Amino acid sequence: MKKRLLTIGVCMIALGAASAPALANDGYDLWLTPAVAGTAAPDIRVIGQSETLTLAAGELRRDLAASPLPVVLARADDPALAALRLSTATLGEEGYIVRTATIDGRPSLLVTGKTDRAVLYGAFALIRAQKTGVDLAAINLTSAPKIGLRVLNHWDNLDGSVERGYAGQSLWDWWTLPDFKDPRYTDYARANAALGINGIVINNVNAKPESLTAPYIAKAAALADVFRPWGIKVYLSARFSAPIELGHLKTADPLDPEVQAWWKAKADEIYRAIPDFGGFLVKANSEGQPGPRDYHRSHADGANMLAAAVAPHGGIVMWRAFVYAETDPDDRAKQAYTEFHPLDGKFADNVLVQVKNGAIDFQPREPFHPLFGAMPKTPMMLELQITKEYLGFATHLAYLGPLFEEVLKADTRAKGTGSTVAKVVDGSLYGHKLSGIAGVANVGRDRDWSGSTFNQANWYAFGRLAWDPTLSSEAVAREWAQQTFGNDPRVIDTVVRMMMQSREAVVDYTGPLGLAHLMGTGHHYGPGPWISDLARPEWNPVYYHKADKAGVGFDRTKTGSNAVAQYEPPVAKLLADPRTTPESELLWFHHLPWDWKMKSGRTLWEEMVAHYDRGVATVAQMQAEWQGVKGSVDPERWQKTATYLEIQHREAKWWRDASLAYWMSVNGLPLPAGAAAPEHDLAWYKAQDFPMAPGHPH
Ligand code: BDP
Repeated sequence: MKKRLLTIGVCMIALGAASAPALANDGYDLWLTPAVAGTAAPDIRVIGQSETLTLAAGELRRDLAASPLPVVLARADDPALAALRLSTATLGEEGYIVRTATIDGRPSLLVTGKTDRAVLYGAFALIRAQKTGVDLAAINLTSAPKIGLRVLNHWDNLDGSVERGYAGQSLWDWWTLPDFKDPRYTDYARANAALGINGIVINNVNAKPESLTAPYIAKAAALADVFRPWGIKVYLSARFSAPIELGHLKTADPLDPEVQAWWKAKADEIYRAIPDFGGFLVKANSEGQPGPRDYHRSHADGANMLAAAVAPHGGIVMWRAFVYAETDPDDRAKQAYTEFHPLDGKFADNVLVQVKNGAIDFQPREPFHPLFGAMPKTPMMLELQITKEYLGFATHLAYLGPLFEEVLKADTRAKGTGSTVAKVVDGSLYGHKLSGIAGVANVGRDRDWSGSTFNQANWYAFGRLAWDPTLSSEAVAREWAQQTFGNDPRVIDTVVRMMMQSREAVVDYTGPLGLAHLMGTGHHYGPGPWISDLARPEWNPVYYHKADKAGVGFDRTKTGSNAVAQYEPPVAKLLADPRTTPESELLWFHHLPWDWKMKSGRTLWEEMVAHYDRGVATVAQMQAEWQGVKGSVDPERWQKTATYLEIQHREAKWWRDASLAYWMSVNGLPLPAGAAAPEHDLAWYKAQDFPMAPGHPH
């Protein structure tokens, strides 16, 4: 906090200078940049009283620069607004209106909604509008979230480490909770509320039973107290076998009455401490976690037992479909569908099935998961990974907006053309009341929260797309850049250009044309396409690319695993034929000869090499673009980004060289004319070892 105040002070001094130089900024403020530029404090009036309304006014006082009109905050049902006859029918509980209106005879800027938290969201929308250049004198916004549960999943462990976290230790200081409520918890809540995020799962899906003990419930309750006025509910990841570990029962069988009673009592205990507790997130029978399958019960049996425990309190269960088993010889990409599809209609009303965007595991590109659209009777939550486990950790610049947009806009064809994943997730396709979206958080104790300035954009994009999944990722990038870097159009244009090409660059240099899961074991850092010696076949990169002298790629058509049949027939038909499969997903679905003719006229091998080269070249171009804004961005954030881009360039080249060295060892082909030889031989790349890489238990 101290440092931030200092930063603001420096800003104010610097403002006096004729041509304001770039200012010191450690990124702590995220998109909540305080208004400083020669502003008169706006006139803000709150009608009505609540902690949340007070917070909303505080945000405006801090971040809104001079307003052409006095600002009035009020709930829509306040008698002071009756004469306006506001049309609130489409607002729901969280939607807001921000518009000019005459109130008590005074032309004003009205921020309203049906609830206090809707007003809070409206206040943030007003600030955002000002920072993105909207003329406040003519403002007229009405907006309601399309998705109900907009949730961050923290993979934070009780020992303070964060699974797949690259931004320092956990934000939660479990040791000093519940007594000490670090002011960062409030700043964290503010940042989320500004985006409309309304739920936080505070502990890792690989959950420890201890998180359900009385001391940890008290710690969760302390966080819930901080988050509540910001419209955010707390959720817990639950370990399925907790009745055994904590309750000393002999079983965790979901059909056992004692087990059911244990969970009911546990839920009652949690709700006594956290009356608005959101509910449970569960990873069951996946990667060694216990679950109902241990007792030959279905995932629905497991989910419904927990759902019954929280239902009397209005809670929900988010049950993950990320399952695959070493005992199942079938294509890993098929297993979640095989397991869950028959359970459609069997889940309790307060259960959502949470499905990763693709059928494997958060790879830089995956086709959309076939479960989307395939379980019409079940609310389906989309799980995205904001932390970049497979996209270069914190150091690589990879804006995930396009990845999120790609899956949201993917057309499942489940109810004809236009049955997008977004419409499955927002509940509109099948008329579900419950709807949700989850993002695996990229937040830790680093001063800049996310490990780099540009990683903040991924958190931001998740929140904004969760509110409105029809937004374009480019528009989101632009508004983020304006709030983060100010309004120099040259800086903004540069930043947006860099962002919009960055994710594709990562795809290009790590695994183009539908290749996936080629990374090093365990830590998932760097290339390892050669790895073939792990106990479970589907943990080995060779399982995914199936490269041999004749060709490369996973045949998921009829001649192979037939995973394509899990998609709706019109989608399946396109994917069954390599000529109609998008080239970006080609090797995900097909095993093709190295000399397969691509649309460009090149062979598959030549095309692969071209993609690797393009990926590295794009990073070099981002470096050049960033050099071009030196002096126009504050030195602290500029330098860290420049250095990270250097790391990214080195590592992009490493990925390219290591991958090509490996592919050549398999296909025996020479590099196309003009392509540079890998810097080292394959043995060198294979010998690299990273026992202390972050985000992974050592
Ligand atoms: C994988 C991660 C692992 C997570 C798992 C999950 O490597 O750390 O536990 O996803 O989502 O991608 O459960």
